[in-house]
Amino acid sequence: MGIDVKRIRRDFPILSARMNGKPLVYLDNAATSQKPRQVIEAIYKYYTQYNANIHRGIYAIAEKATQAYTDSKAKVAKHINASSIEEIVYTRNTTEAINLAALTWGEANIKKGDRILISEMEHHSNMVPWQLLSMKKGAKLDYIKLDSSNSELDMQSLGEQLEKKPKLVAITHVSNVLGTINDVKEIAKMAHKHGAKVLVDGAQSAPHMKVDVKDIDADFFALSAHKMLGPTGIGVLYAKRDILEHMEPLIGGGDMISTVDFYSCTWNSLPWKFEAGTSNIADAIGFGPAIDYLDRVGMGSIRQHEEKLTKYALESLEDMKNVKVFGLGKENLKKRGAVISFGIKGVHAHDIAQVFDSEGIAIRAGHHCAMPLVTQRLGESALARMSFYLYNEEKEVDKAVQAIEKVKKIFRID
Ligand code: 7TS
Repeated sequence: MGIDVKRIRRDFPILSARMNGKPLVYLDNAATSQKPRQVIEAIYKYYTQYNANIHRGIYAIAEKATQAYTDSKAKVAKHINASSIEEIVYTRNTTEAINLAALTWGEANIKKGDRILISEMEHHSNMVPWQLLSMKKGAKLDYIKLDSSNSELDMQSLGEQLEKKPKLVAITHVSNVLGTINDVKEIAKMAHKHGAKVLVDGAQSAPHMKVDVKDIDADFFALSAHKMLGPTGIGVLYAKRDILEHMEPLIGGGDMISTVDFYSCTWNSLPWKFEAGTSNIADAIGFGPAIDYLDRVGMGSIRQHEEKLTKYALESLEDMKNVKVFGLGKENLKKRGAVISFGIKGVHAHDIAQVFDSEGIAIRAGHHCAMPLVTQRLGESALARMSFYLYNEEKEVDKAVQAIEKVKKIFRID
């Protein structure tokens, strides 16, 4: 059964807004998603009805806030099939989640001469933290190469790199540039066989498909609420309980301790030992209804809808002269998320985005925070990118195609 996009759209107030005098067509979902009123109202309700700090108040609204914060975590835990909320650490975003893993697990476990393996299609957030750690520790950073299509990982390269026995394999689940869905379950299986831990960057997968951290057998999994209908300022570091138990806290202060004397302290239980200071309570509370929303529509149905839209867009673009689409083609839809990076011969991506903007269409242009991939592997200085979500429609793809025609006309391209 398809999803009822018309009905879904009514839940997103911004989708009836205008941009530059035109109805807003929002095709920048890989950057951040829009928010349904259920999320906006939950935040409003917290601030207007039970705003209080958590884990300390002995009064009703503080208890209510604590409960709502914990409920939100329980929803996330269930949604990604973590064992319990003990495995769900709230961070600000995916970037902070990966940095937390690097600065705590990495700090304790990566030694001089050790190897860390990542891929050529990583977002800077899953590259720079490992560069920093490698530099600090004298470790070696290795890369799983792209295959000759420049769209998928070269599994032979993965096999070869694993022979070098990396301590960690950190890999994106879905590329924010190519849209490629990596077989992280298979990668984790291979990595574990060689004794490596596995971190999955789920920033672009968690919003769009069913994620089961146990099935993947990820040791770490990072995601951002703001890309999955939730508020900004909330992200998740999932890690297996045993790993978190052996990790030291990164930040010290209130809430992360159990006891403190003048010279020492003991730490709070999981996951609180990683959440020092007052948390982003309002946005954590707003994340709960975002998860509810995704679960109600169903991740399988969302994925199916996006696959259909992606196919429609790829078909619409394939016959356009001088338009180049990056990533796997429509015959590989099962391996492709709803991200389409493209270029128009002779036109800079920023000019494309500017024409789109004048038509009320929001797309992203640039290196998409994956500079090595875009500039060195794809050989481009910048790409334009449209990315879809559950509320996008085919007629919005049509508008994007018309905007491309307009760009070509303005720049006198065939
Ligand atoms: N990992 C991947 C694969 C991403 O696509 C992003 C953000 C991040 C990590 C970082 O997420 P954050 O929430 O910590 O910022 N990607 C994009 C993008 O493609 N356009 O804007 C942000």
